[in-house]
Amino acid sequence: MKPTISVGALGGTICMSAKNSGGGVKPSFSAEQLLEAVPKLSNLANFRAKTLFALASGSLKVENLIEVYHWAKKEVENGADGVVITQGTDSLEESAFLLNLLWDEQKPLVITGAMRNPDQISSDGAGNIYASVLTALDKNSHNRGVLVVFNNTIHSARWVHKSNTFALETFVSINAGIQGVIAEDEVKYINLASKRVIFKAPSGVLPKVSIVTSYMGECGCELKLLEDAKFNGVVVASFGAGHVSIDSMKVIESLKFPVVISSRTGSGVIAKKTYGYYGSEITLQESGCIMSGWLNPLQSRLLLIVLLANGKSKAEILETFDKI
Ligand code: DAS
Repeated sequence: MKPTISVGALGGTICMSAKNSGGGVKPSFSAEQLLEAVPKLSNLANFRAKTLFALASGSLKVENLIEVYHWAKKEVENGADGVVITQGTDSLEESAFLLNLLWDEQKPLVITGAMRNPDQISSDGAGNIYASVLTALDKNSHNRGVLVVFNNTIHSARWVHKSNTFALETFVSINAGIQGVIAEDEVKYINLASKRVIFKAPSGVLPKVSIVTSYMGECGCELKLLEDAKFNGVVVASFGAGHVSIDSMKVIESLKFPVVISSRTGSGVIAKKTYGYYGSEITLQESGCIMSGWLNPLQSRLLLIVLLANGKSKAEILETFDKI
């Protein structure tokens, strides 16, 4: 008997066309239509397809992805051997990281998309769906959490990052390297599964957490505004290895909500014990800030939302950022 793969479509370039509307591509194709565009798939598995959202990925919300988690989990409980999600690439790394914090199944959850829409020559959507299904069907994909399959390359949700506006090879695994590749219709892993910590899926109203980027001449005013607007936490995409200006430091010392210090550089681990000037990582920690370790600002924000939504204490939040 053929295995079963469930495919959930959320929108994105992979399903966008201008044929019906003109004036630029917009979400147009359903999950069923995306599968019909890859006839070869019917040899591999039986499919259950569902269009969950038809959005550009910049409009997806954390709440939407929690819905996706519950849908995917139900699919596995109802016998699916793996799940493939298609979505826009713009926020794909955030969806993947968030779902990876929640995905409590051994079976694979694979996310893919496309950089070229179906109206374009050499659009990559069909190939990416095919490679994702192969990955979802492969037993070696079990217990690897959420995987991103793109351009015949397999990434862990823990490290994946969109690095380019138009390139087919936009997804890279900063700091850690890729998990594997798809070659000659086969899934070939070259790295061990990434370490994971799994949390209960949040429900109800989610905590409001923003990201503020450090910049030359920053005054910390944005941080103050967030507190006035009743945000529940903030991630600072700080200078270098975890540094802010003297003015921002003064504001941070006065903030009552959790402040996570990540880096605006795009790669590398955050410092903990090198610099001691006012505004450095040592003084930020002394004022109660949480250092993000290897997590970039987008990942840090999602982790902080999940931890706050699960009612974790400051000590537990610090411990989690330390070990993840
Ligand atoms: N249209 C954008 C999005 O929905 C880009 C894409 O899918 O690649 O994220």
